Amino acid sequence: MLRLFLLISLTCLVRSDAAETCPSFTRLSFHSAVVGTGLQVRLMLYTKRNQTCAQIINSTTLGNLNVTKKTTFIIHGFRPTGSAPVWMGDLVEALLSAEHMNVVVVDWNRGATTVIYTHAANKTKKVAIILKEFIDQMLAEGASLDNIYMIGVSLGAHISGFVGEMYDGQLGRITGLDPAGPLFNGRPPQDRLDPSDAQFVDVIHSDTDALGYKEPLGNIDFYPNGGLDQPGCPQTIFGGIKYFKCDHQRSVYLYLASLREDCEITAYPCDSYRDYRNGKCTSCGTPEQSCPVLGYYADNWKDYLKQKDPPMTKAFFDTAEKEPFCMYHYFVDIISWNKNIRRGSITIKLRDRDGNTTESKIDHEPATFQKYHQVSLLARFNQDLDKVATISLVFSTGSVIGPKYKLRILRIRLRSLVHPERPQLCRYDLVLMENVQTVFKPILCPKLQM
Ligand SMILES: [Ca+2]
Ligand SMILES: [Ca+2]
Repeated sequence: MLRLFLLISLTCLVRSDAAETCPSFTRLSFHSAVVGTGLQVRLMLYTKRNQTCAQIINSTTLGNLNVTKKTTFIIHGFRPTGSAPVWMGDLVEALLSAEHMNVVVVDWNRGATTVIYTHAANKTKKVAIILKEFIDQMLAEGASLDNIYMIGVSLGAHISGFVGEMYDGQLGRITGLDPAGPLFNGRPPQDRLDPSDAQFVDVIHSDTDALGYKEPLGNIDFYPNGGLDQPGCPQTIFGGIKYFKCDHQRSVYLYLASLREDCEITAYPCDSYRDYRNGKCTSCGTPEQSCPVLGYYADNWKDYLKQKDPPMTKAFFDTAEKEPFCMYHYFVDIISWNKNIRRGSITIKLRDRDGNTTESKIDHEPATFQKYHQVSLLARFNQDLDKVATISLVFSTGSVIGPKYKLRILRIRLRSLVHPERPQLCRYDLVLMENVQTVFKPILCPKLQM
């Protein structure tokens, strides 16, 4: 009995102790969202010394914050139900495991929680002013603006922009994760995030037809799956609450995936999603110039991207519907020799020596095959098979009735864009019968062939 009593007391002690020393993100009820909340900004610091237990800091107490290290601020957006962002803990953990840094969660849930979006949006400049006061104190303690990084989600992206503008763009970096569109669309640069707000600004746009911002806002703007809608997200209201936020939130999950070491999400600089799908974006993926990657490591391309005039690049790519999201891009170069022009699409399947297979239906606009001309088709696979043993091709003109056509191929070549250093695979003199699978073993292409 005494032991039981002791155990209960001990448990209570531990619990109350944890509650006192480990502050958590403000959690509010839907009732608060209905009545609205006044602005309150709490700064929660996580470092290697306190990875799971936050310290509340402010301009008079910097706690464990080491001013000689990088400091990453995470700024959330509109909270229409008062709940805490579900991804916050994962993002803090992933950042701390990527680099020895200070992570500051900017909790402005009191302020962001309201059912009226305009009320939350109207508080963004005030949040920025409060953050500036804090950063000024960090600078007074010896921190450098170069080492300040802000990750802003939705309204948080514009807050980051406002802070950056107050420092004349001298902040190290801002990452905007689906910056908010409503009330910000079409606004001048001083009223939204823009490339002059930091030394490097990278943006992921994942819901440009609803909650996100469509136009480019950074030095590089990533448009996953074209930016409008994301695979795996409900496309109708019957998908429940997910229908409203899944596309918007995907930007955060893509960024998170970049911090996990499963695979890199490669993006292709391009004028439009359509051109990307049609294989027209070939400026990278060569041994001389690698393609930019999305997320935490995007700043490795900073110097290259900032050389451009204006220093803004749009980049497109497709993703899988769930983690780790990456797809492996290849170019399939085909030189045909049919006397007449053929239009059609190709399905390509790779099999490796262990029998693993991966398939890509090249489902953009039908390609036009013209005698002795090379057509470059973009193929996207879910798996990256290194040791390809056989390739299967199916040619289709898409017509169900009428004559069956043949595609006469002089040379087909497969080259990886993610690993341009890998040997290219070739095959010569093939005839594809429409809708019939042709399987062959590729050979290594002769070197120095373009
Ligand atoms: Ca701005
Ligand atoms: Ca959408």
